[in-house]
Amino acid sequence: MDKHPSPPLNGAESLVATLAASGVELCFANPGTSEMHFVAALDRRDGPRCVLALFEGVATAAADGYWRMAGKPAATLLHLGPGLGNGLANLHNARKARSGLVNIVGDHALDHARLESPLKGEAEAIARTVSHWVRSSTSAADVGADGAAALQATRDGAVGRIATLLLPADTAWGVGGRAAVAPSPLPPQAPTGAVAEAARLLTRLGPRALLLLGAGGAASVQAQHLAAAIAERTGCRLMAEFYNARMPGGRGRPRIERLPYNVDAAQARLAGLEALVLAGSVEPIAFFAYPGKPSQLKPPGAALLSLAEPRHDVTPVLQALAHELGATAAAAPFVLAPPDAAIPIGPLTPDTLAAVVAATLPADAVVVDESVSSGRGLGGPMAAAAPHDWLAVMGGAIGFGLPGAVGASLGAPGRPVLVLEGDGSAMYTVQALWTMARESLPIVVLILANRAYRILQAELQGVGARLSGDKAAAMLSLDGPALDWVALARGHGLPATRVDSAEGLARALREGFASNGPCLIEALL
Ligand SMILES: Cc1ncc(C[n+]2csc(CCOP(=O)(O)OP(=O)(O)O)c2C)c(N)n1
Repeated sequence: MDKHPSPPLNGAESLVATLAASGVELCFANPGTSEMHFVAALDRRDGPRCVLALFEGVATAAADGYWRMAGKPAATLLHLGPGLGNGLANLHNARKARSGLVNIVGDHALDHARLESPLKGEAEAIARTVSHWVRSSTSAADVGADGAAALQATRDGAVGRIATLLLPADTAWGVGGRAAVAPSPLPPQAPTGAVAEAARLLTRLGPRALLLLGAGGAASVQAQHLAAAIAERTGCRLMAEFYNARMPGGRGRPRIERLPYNVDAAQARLAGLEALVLAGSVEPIAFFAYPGKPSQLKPPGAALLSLAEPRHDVTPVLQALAHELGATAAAAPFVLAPPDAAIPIGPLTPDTLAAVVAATLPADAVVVDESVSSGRGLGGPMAAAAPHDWLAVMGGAIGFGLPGAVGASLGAPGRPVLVLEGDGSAMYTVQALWTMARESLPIVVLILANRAYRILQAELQGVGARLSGDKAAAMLSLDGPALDWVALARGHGLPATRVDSAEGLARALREGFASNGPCLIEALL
């Protein structure tokens, strides 16, 4: 319903109305002059709720986190090429997470864009580097239809895509706008063409075959149960990809091991395989090339069979496979008992940290994992934690965690959110703390303060380099000065505390979750 039904719409108003009519509820925004008509339209039309982000990388990661929990696209509002450029790393992550979102990027008026003004840039070229769909509106009358087309482009079956709509300022202020509605998305397909072959392979090869879950397969509890039953029936190995956009875990859920990050460890887990059956996953590829190590992690010669692509609805395909095999509910890989109630006492180590997190996590929490090297101990203990969803950084560009949690929280209202956040990674998008405070989101930020780029110290050796001296060491250390996370949090409007023991962390986490609002805990490791 229009708040003020007349006068006729300008382009920006038609876009706001189109977003709302098409079901977009949120827009993560960092506006500038070229977006002022969009901003003004927010109070003149009923449109999406706008959430202010103080850096564009916060807006783009928030839209990614939102899609992962809400399953529908949010919009971002970004300022020309430079604003879009600031959002790129987290758009890269969103693309790898297969999240759907629509970027609305203000641009110069068509006439003005001919001239060399300070902010004139290559917004469209920048957009193309991360977007599946790009369009620049050419008249106010087209903006509504362009917005609807952008929204339609945010989905391909079960997965999301990145759409970027450039909005030249004169198409925003020009009158003659017409609101449009994006068509409802088509349900994802569930092709069963490879089911019989997968059944034959898994039955024949047993432990020499791997059922590898990814995208929808790892993301649905039902699919996890089906996969566990298939593994039990055939004796095949069962794993999920190392990084998953969203993976349920915890007590009562199948315990599905993830492929290790480390190349040697991954190769060891895949050794002896003759076939990989891909259920919503893709062929496992190493994060980086290392001298003398393979990029393809599967044993040479092992066959790849695509049971379902990431864009497919994996659950019914696994259902058909389970039916073909006569596989019923699996009994084996569940943890049913809560973690040891006794909280460890003493210094924080990867193991005590993991035990404390597993023991204190509230039911139905969303965990955003950007713990980098400090979280390596979490896998085992989290199987006994309360049921939760686990959101990993996809795409490897650090700086997703804090703003991703903002979006996840808004996409799953009422659910507690825990962010496990390396101190180095946190600094990329630290401004997200302010949005957490402004929106009063129930997010507990756990900063894992090892005051180093610790993982890079191992990577240095992995690529065959050596610490050559103080200059190299200084590139991997965050000491001198040490970041004061309690002060940083308070400066962004968040209550904060510092802990250096397992029992102190347990207390702080319990208090944080009970507060039902945002807070930050700096854990000195
Ligand atoms: C956008 C981006 N810039 C740089 C890197 C390289 N990088 C990978 S991990 C890392 C350090 C992470 O530090 P921290 O979050 O403190 O975790 P730790 O390694 O100490 O566990 C860096 C700089 C990256 N992955 N992405």
